[in-house]
Amino acid sequence: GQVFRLEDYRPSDYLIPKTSLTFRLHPDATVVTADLTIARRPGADRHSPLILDGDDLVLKAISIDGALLPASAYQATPDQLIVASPPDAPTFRLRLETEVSPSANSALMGLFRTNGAYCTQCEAEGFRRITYFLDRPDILSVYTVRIEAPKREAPLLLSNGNRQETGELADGWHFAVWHDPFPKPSYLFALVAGDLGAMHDMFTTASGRRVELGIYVEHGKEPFAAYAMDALKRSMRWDEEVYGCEYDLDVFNIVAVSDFNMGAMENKGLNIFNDKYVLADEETATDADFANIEAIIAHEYFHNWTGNRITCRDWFQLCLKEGLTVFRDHEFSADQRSRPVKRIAEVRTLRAHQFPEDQGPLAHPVRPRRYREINNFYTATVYEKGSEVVRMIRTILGPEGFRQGMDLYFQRHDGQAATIEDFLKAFEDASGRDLQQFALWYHQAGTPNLSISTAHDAAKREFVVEIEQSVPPTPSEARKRMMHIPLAFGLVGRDGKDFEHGPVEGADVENGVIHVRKRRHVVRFAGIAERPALSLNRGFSAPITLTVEQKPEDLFFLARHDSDAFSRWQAYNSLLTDALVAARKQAAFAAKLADLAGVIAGDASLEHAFRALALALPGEADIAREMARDIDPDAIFERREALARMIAQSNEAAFREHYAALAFQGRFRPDAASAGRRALRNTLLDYLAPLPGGAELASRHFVDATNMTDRAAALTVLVHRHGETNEAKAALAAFEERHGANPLTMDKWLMIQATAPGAATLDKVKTLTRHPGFTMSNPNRVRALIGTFATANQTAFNRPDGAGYDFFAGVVLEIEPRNPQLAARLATALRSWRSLEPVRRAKAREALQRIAGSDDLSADLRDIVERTLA
Ligand code: B3K
Ligand code: ZN
Repeated sequence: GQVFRLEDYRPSDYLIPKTSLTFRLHPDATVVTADLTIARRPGADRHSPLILDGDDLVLKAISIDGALLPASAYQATPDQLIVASPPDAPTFRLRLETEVSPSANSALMGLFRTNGAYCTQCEAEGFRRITYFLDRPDILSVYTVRIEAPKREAPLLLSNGNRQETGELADGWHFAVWHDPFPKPSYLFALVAGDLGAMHDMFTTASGRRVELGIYVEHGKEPFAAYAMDALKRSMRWDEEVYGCEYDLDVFNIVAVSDFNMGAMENKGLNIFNDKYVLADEETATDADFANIEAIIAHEYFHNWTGNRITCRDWFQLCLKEGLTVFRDHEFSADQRSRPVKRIAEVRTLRAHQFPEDQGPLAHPVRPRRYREINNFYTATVYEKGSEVVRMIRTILGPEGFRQGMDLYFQRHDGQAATIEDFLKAFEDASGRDLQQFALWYHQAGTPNLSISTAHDAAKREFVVEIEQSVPPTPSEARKRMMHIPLAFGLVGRDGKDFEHGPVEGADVENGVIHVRKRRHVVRFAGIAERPALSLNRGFSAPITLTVEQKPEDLFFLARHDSDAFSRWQAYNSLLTDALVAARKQAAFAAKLADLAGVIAGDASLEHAFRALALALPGEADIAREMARDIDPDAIFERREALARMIAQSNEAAFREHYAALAFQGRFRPDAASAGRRALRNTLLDYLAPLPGGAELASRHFVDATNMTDRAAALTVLVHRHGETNEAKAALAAFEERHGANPLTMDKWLMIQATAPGAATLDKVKTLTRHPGFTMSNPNRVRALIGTFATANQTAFNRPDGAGYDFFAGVVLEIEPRNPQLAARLATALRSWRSLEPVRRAKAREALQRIAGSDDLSADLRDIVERTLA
């Protein structure tokens, strides 16, 4: 396939200042008329041909300035339209008619059908599946869209911007015209038509503009949109208060659809969502679902400024909108909920998804330099590491400097398609700081490591910290330059307070941050009378790994006394990881860990959610990542179980007591405090489950549950720990009986079974693929059953006989012709195959080779498997 390179960027010879579209909707033959005002870019060669992108298109008619074009004047293939010598005028009108079949569109890119409605997805390159166009993000155009459809089938006709006109047509058809005054790239175009229910609300912006809000869902599901609506209004207010960003149209609409390749899409004024991230009530959704809805509603809304008003010059700049917008949604959730708890959850996600990506064959810089298929670059690196990079800019500049930089960025680039260089320049100019070396975070892949040792000289009252930086090699980047790493720290004294240190030598240190810039720093802190416990990377100030020579006593101390909550969690988590990875034999160490678990579980000064996060053992994949190679997932599973049982046994009485005390009878509330309480109680249930009476306890928890969070937690414990008992079987049946009609809720039922540890789960998953509620053609079903099996079931997926990989490869190949994007995304589950022990490694490679060797692979899947095998 073709390789696209950052350095090859050229502006196009033509521009499209105005785009007028008419859709005559039909399930199998929708006629799209595009009336494009085309201008030659000032300075472009006047003889250059006009070359428009297409994908799977059929051209029905073409005219320029009202005159039909003779066949000799153009060349149309499904993928391209070339007009050899367009008029030599400042602007001309190109009119195109194409015909597309929404019902045959199973790739869910372009115009497709979902639950009887019409819907679009254009990012990254879906617009070219609707009409021929300069389908690239630096072509900004003002859109007017006329939609025509039978009124009975599609009473609702939506597109971007404001509704300008509606009316009746012959034969029971009707139309609506939408106009979006903001020039936008084609990837932000959207259309929805169908028969949907609505929830309406109003929002008044800071400057008094009244905005009509609408959330459109399947009829009957309207009440399930209440939480999303509330989250939307809170997001709108937050962006005004924190960034001074107001909404800019008269309407803001959200549509929930059930067939969608990703979470949601930020189309201007018309966000389209996977219904999983809109619909919720306590009966059907967990606390995690509520938190995700809040975050994704906010994320898509925040794109209005970071993504839409200022968009990307090209797809290499994807992190310009995604990393920044993730950072914004993280901060929003931190403000709405608990900041430390949110931060811990973010870091866990980053480590679980981005670290393995950065440390494996698919590693790429936050701003990639090349791609074969852009859809494969909507990654944890671009999104999550991209967000961490923005967070580091704020750490370096401070909150005021950061806000000034953002203001300057908005002021300079509003209405433009910008680059990462533009973004960084705004912060440099606003703050007077040099971000040259810092910019490497965008250009170099790999997780940097800092190796750290300390010494205290009591006589000199000096504390010395030696820091050594390394950045590992990654595909196509063997040699790395040294990065600028802002390392937040504290020197914690015996009273738990941070030392006020004297002058520092060896590195720039300001506001509790060491600025690591070189390979080696020897940092000397003066005026330190006694040896402190060193608290490092507080708040996870940099997305790095640390190798610290540190006494376990210091970690035990920090786990109880560090003033930074994140670091307190980290200290305890490091101890747990140590115990699991090194399988420390010393009984004393394990006993101290268990003691500490008891202290944390009952420490009323800590939030419930924090305690739940601290008590959760590192996952099997986390442990595997620490071990780095020759991974035996069965051995990891056994160790983890043993530690969990030991902690539970030595705290049994206390855990039972806390568990009982956390029961709650009041009305359900989805807020962070209530969710935290449930989380802690459910964590304790998980600890108590393997002890005598565990199945009965979980069964009672299941039966008594008054919300999905508790019900799903109990079902998980039953199916994962007591799968063969009648209690587990009864609970599965009861769940199905109760929720069988709700596919989103049944996804949890599928997920819980797909993640049951042990080799036997593979057959269970195979059986579930024939369950009437399952279908390979819906991405949510596939991700729930197959995706979680492959990414969250270490023991069954990685069966030593290779049967898990083999089944998985078969499914990937089955999905591939229908939905290449979904297949490619699934296939990334095999990316860490090289760190497995030799037997599994060979089996995993066979599965990858089987995929790679099959005929007619899509660009999407070929790109993933070839890079994974390389
Ligand atoms: N921008 C979309 C993702 C599009 C993915 C295209 N393959 C959602 C988001 O990040 O907000
Ligand atoms: Zn986004």
